[in-house]
Amino acid sequence: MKILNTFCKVKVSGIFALTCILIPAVWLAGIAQDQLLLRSPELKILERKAGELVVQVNFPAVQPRSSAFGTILSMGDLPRIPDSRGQLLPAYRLLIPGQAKNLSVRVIETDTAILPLDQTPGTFSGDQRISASGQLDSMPSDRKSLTTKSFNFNVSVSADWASIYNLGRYRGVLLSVLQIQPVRWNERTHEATYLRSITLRLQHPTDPQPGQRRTTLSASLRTLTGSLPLPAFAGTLPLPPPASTSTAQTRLKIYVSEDGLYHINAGDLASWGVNLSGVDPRTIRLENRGEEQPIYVFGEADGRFDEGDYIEFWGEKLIGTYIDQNPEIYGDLYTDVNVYWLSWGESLGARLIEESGEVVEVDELKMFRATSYPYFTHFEENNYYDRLSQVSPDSLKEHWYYDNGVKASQTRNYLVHLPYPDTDALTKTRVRTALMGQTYPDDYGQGGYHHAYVSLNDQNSPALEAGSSGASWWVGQTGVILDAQGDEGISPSNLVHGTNQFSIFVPVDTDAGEYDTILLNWFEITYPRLYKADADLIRFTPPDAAVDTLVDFKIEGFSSSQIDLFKLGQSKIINAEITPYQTQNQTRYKIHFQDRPYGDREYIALTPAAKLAPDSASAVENADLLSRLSAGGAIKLLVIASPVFENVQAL
Ligand SMILES: [Ca+2]
Ligand SMILES: [Ca+2]
Repeated sequence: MKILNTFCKVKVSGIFALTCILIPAVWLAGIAQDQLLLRSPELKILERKAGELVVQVNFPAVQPRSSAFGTILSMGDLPRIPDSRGQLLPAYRLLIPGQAKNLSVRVIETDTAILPLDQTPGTFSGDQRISASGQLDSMPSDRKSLTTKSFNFNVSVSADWASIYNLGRYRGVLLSVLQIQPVRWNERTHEATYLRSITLRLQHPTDPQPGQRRTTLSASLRTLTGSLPLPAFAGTLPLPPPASTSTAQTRLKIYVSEDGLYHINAGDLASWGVNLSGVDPRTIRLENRGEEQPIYVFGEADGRFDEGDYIEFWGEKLIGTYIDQNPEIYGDLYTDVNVYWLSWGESLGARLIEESGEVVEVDELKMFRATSYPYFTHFEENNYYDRLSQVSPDSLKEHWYYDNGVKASQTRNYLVHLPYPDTDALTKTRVRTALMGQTYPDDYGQGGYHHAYVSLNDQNSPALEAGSSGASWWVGQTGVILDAQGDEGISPSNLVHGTNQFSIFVPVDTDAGEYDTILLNWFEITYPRLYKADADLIRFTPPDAAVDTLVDFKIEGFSSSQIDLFKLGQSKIINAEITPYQTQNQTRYKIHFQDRPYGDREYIALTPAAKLAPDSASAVENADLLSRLSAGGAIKLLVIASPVFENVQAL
């Protein structure tokens, strides 16, 4: 890297003056001190009069550093966006109220510097990550490549330092973006020219247009405007034409955000405005994400949906939408809520068949007696949002974490409930966790390494160490997924029924010293569990070793004799043997049944107390978008925020 900076001061309006000095950077230590201390751009209002603001923005120093993508030019905490060549360069964006055509920005003065570079700034292509084995992997780049070809963020790259473009409408207020691109890369001279400071004149309307009224921006939007005192005007949207109801048929949209068995009776349906009298209940069908789900409908054989009849189905929260693209995103980035559609009145719906689970075999040699099975639990709390300033806002990335992170020298414990571990089992407990680096190298490439130890009830495994103090390979804002399984798993002998402790310890032994901070995304524990219900419910599989054989299941721990048993997606199992027993002066019930499972089979046994009601449901007119459009009906649009909202700080 050449240690030469060039400083230029250019006055654009009024008297034109140009001074450039070429001096070694070591002399500049004093001059650039303020700039080096700056993390975020500093916005000053120099002048304010009707319809006009003069503002000055001082930028942090630009700093090149090496990364897996090549040289990165960073400027404080500014996000980087690809320029017309796909090179990631810092951008400063402020939301401003109004339409671009009514707003104008002129550059009055710039204070620039030049940074010659040996290397071309890196282009971003794909989300790089480091695997648990220490290899640098690339996520499939066909999905997230941010080169110019696939970069579809519709902003014209202007030759001006500052520009304004339309963003959209939020609660009736038209919004624009004031964008300053403080770094330019000149491929020919191999120099980056960057702003140290810029002074702008911003002109804006002072009075509302006809049909508009003066308004105030919401608090969340105000933080995105950088406190620029611009007036905001809101208009009212034209009302949509009334919906056509003549040919519409009603369906029930059911919202579910938890895995469980859902129970719906005639009273529930009435509360959502649905009356199935006169409907043949055998035509009731349930769909989720375009696929029909077999359900159980009690009392449908008589062709009438009567008072005591009900519908039961297995519902799941929305997970795994992006897991193939990025395994750290377990849930859905936008919602946990899954939608199940209930419809009726057409052809017969798919049903869970009734299957007998009667105990038919008593010869121990002719059956497999189930004692424990691998039970999977995923723990994730999304309490803390981190924008991850070093990660491209356009990459598919988890941004929600348990808390604000574990800092060097700290141990954080996460207490979790694990029902009935089989502490005598020979199989080990699998622990899998997704961690994220929060701290990153400074402008000189120092201090970005991470090191963490994960444990379960204070038991470690070599597979539960992330990064290291020596040849460190976990650096910056990248994720790791640790996976201790098989022989590297944890012994189940130190698990307990009830509260167990998952811990993360970050030692002070990397180049980041006491600043090293990592974030917990989620962790998963798969352990041998006994066939015992917890809170009147158990979700279970046959033991791993039971292949092509009759399996004898005995499940204890229910508080009621009304135990329902389902094989998920296939059947409701009847004729199981339910018997009371005494434990600690309480009457409990156990269920005994036999089944010959094929393939991957999952079961659930539960009492009515453990059945769930949907989060909510609403009757919705059944018409597709196209037929509604042609009928002139009302359409609700889903509006998704531009990445600009993410790029502007403080969201
Ligand atoms: Ca009936
Ligand atoms: Ca998360």
